[in-house]
Amino acid sequence: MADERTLVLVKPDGVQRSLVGDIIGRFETRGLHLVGLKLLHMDRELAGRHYTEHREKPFYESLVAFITAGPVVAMVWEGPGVVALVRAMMGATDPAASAPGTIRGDHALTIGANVVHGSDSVPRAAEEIGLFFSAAELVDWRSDVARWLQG
Ligand code: IDP
Ligand code: MG
Repeated sequence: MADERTLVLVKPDGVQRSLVGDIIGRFETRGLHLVGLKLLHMDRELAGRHYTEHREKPFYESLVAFITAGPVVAMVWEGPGVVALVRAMMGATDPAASAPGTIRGDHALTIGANVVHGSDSVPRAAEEIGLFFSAAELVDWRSDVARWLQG
């Protein structure tokens, strides 16, 4: 499967509940490749661009208020089929329906505070990555572990 990139956010509830390490750890141990990482406090303008598809929804105002309520951790992960893989690891949007073992299924109870965001398609991932990261902030690197261990 071709390598893809996706944007993941640990939402303000995840940061404030000290779930950042757990969430990053799941992607690391799954074998995904980290290419971008930052802590930032989203303003209303960025929230509007990020959630543009939801502008007309009844929950839009509460969604923007929530995502701007405190800092988020933004990450770019790379790997084969990573867009769908991250969505599967996140669990269903409504934590009431999220399977145990998923991030939301293990850590969330309400749809408004569901801990994590992941892009929902490859083209949308490219757009979302561009909202949060400049090209220079995406780091091109490969593991040297095998060389260090095996000489
Ligand atoms: P996703 O985060 O799983 O991609 P989306 O449908 O894109 O789900 O919705 C974006 C976010 O908006 C959700 O993660 C959730 O926090 C919030 N949201 C979605 N539907 C509702 C709703 O019916 N009521 C309140 N909040 C919602
Ligand atoms: Mg979505």
